[in-house]
Amino acid sequence: MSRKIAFITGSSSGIGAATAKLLASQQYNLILAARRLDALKQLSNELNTQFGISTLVVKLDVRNRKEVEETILGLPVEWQKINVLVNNAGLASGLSSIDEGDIDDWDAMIDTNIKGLLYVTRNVIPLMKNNESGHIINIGSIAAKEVYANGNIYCATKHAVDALNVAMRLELSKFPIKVTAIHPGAVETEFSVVRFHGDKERADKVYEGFENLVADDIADAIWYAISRPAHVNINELTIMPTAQPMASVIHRKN
Ligand code: NDP
Ligand code: 8X3
Repeated sequence: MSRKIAFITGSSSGIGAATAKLLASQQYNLILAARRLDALKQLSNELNTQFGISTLVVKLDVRNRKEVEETILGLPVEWQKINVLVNNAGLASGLSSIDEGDIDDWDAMIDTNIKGLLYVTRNVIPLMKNNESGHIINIGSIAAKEVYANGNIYCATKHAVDALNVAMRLELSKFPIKVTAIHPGAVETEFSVVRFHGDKERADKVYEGFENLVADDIADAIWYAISRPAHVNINELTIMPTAQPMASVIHRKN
């Protein structure tokens, strides 16, 4: 029997890369997409060697509608039977009140987290419909469920992902295509370095004094959702560090 295929956006680091590793260990072939080609190639080599799977590395900016369309419509025929789409590419950019916000930051978040997710999904759904099966995993956030101080636009984009997750499930369950949202709290990845525009010192402070989640915790939850029997759909999972009961509350030791 041929291997299943997963398409993971934003697989050059963090949650996407951890999910790629876990799915490779489960013998999935992988379409690895992100903007940083070198990081993708390195991951691809590692996974091919360690797990003997096949990978297709795709340099893709999900904000670029034409690039997304051409990439997905141009997939080699043996890569078109996508069983799992992980809509993971995303970012927070900045942390300011709306009146002080940088509009370029807003555009980056809206264009990536909402429009990019939609461009990819719009082009993958027809392939899944052709196969009469599939599973879309949308990476939301606790910011999809709560709003925290200065998180405004990021929270709004993730609330949109939450709404789109429900919309997709309503529209797709009859085909039958499964749809799941995974909503993590604080996970230590490149996320905060990106949010603070490369300020590593400020980013490190986000994770000081408590045990944050790691990317493998989220990959594990994604695998749980994917590996349920055909008749079971996990609608959503919210996963928090034990020390973070709500988005804006973190119990720190010092
Ligand atoms: P990382 O910054 O480590 O990873 C983000 C990934 O998204 C990278 O692979 C990056 O690749 C990719 N990406 C960003 N912009 C684009 C783009 N325009 N086109 C294609 N790929 C892009 O952060 P995380 O792993 O933490 O983030 C993954 C997802 O998880 C995001 O949607 C984030 O919002 C969400 N999340 C993260 C949480 C956390 O605390 N870390 C908590 C809740 C949700 P490249 O730069 O190479 O393009
Ligand atoms: C990332 C987690 O709490 O910074 O989505 O919004 S948080």
